[in-house]
Amino acid sequence: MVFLRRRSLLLKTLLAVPVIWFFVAVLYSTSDKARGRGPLEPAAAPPPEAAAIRQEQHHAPGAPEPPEVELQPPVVVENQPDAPGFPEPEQENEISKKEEEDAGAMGVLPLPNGNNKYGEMGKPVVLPSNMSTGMKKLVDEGWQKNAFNQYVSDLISVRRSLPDPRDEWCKKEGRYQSSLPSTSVIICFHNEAWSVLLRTVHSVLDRSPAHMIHEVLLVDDFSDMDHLKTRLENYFTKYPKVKIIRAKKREGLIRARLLGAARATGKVLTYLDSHCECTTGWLEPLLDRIARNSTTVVCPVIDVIDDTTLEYHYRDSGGVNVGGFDWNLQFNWHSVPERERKRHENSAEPVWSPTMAGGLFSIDREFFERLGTYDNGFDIWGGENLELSFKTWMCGGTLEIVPCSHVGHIFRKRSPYKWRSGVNVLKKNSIRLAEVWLDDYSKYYYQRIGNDLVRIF
Ligand SMILES: [Mn+2]
Repeated sequence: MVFLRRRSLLLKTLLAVPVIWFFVAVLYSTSDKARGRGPLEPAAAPPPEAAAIRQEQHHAPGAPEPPEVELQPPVVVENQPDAPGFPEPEQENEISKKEEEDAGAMGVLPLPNGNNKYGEMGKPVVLPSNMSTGMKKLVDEGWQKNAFNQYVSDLISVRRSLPDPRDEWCKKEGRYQSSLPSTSVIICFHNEAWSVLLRTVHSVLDRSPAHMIHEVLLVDDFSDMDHLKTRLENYFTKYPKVKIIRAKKREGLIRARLLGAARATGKVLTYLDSHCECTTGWLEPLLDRIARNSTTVVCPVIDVIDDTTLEYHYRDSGGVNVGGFDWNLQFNWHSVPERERKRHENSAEPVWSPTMAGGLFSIDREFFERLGTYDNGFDIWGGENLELSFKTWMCGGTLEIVPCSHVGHIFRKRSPYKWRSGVNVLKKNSIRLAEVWLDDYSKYYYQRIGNDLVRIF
């Protein structure tokens, strides 16, 4: 009997070992999942523009300089069906020595004469392969300064036409409230190319109902390029709604945006980057959401303006994505979740978005103030988009992507700006973000950075 009992004990033990092992294994694998892949991490591959945005974000100011991206060969293919001939090398001589010097000094080419058709309707401008050495030099310099093809941009009218990217649903009569609030449009820039900055502003003025534009505030974050000084002021004297605000030292994007907000008097604030193009009907659907509920923060669909050809790319509302983030506290894109799709009859209706990409959005000015605007302990750039997203949702607001509103943006593959090195600003901002808004979830971020916390106050 004793032997039998012992044998059954032995059997039980033998049986128990794999059972316990199984449970331990399951436990480990689930906790690994919790650590390794947060609930909000992408289930699907993000769209190409998402990669572009993240690339831009990775080059955090203060972080070690990213390796210079090879200048892309500005020379691409064949004849453009609609583009008239490019200046041949010999015609180039027609640009006088004086003009060339001016252009060099201004950092810009002479303005296009207005008769050309380069880039109209958002078409690509493709430079000829047999450029003269002089032209190639200008093209290379444009890339060097801006990380996009400034030469091509300078060939295109600052008031070029664009296709209307809206779905039919958006254009239905009575779609938007008849009386909409007016907005202050705030555009921060630092050493932006002349043609790109002007095109941004003209696209706002030309494609918005005049009474909805309260003012356009250009916040100069301490640029040193000549064309952004008196020349810019002179240019906009004809446009009384456009005001230029100058930072007295290099402030960085976040404080530059706050400078704009402090001066703005419109009911709504609309932030745009300085290398954008607004399309027909971009503003009404944004203001409509805020008119209906002032705690709604809205983002347009961000279309891609090609950095090489300045071609305007867009998709219909079926391709709309919403913003998320990973546990490195990096913004990323997700397809619209099924539960969110089910809330709508039409894919052009505004969709809830956990986060925003950050550069382009509208917010009720009072609601922005109620949220405490941006955390003023955030430095320079980075993480502020998640900060604003988190507190919008946590303080009773809603964040939406509005598929009827399309704004194009030049996505660069590197940042052309210089920053002091030594401090990892993005990391400091992200730790602050985690400490203030993530409660117990902050540990997932801290694990990702090896619990290497830096001073944040
Ligand atoms: Mn940008």
